[in-house]
Amino acid sequence: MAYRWTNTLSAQDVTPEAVFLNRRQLIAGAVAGLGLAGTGMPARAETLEPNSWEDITTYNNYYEFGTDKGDPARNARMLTTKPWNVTIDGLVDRPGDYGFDEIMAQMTVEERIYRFRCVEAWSMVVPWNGFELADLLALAGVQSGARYVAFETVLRREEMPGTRYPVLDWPYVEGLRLDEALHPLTIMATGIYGRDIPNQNGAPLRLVVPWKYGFKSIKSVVRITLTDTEPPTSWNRANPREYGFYSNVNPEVDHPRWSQATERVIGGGLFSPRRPTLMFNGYGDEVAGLYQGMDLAKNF
Ligand SMILES: Nc1nc2c(c(=O)[nH]1)N[C@H]1C(S)=C(S)[C@@H](COP(=O)(O)O)O[C@H]1N2
Ligand SMILES: [Mo]
Repeated sequence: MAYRWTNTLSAQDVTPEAVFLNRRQLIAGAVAGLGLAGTGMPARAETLEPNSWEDITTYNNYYEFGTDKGDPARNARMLTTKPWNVTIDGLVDRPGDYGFDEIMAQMTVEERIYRFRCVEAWSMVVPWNGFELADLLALAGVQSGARYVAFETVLRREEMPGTRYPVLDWPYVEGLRLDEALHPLTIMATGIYGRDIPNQNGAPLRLVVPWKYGFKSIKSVVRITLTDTEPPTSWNRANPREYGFYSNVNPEVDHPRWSQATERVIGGGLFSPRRPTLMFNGYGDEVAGLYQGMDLAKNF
């Protein structure tokens, strides 16, 4: 049986979309859902049909480049992504600036086909390439006192026209509990469809946490800080009534201004029906245990 998630690519591999689609046809009928390497978790018998490159790279949220869905594709080309450093600091044994190439040389890049659900109640399926965040954190050596991970997006006002407006308190920041960050589903994505991740999707590396609303998946990360207290997050700071720290996809907890019970599938066409939102975006078997005993309506 072919498990799609076990397909590993080296950082240099380039798979044109046509080849990718071809390969997908070859393994049609195989279990293409998700299993977790080494964890003994079963693969789910489900085929996720990824959205097109076009959908994924032209319908974006990246407010540093403007608030319209088409703004990032137009404006993010001016973002300089080479050279790129990620500062890893706080409660780690080896704090410092880690170069992107130095990181990639030590990471195993895999293909992960994940559902992606925005808090705005639309969804896509994206074939990411990336590596587990846990592996990157291991490079820096997480200390025993660490309980949370804070992330920061690059802020270059001259390259990011949206940052002239106080839509959010720049730079964009996000955070995870340490166990969420170390979960094998949590990746740093560096590609889509086997190509380098486009600037509008968060080049050269962005977080992807598939069971949480899209805004947790912070783009173009330049800083990762291990802390012992819950870090601030941009959307929570902007509107704490509407956006919590956890932001797990949950059909039963509505946004104050709209229902989260259903979602619009991007690329489904004008008249495509909405579909039911899945608890934890369909990853409940893998992640529900992280929230055992928590009231998810209070910890939204
Ligand atoms: N730095 C930064 N990261 C961000 C955002 C943003 O505006 N700035 N938008 C978030 C939101 S709301 C979503 S839905 C996803 C969108 O990712 P995509 O454009 O790759 O689909 O990125 C998230 N990460
Ligand atoms: Mo979003």
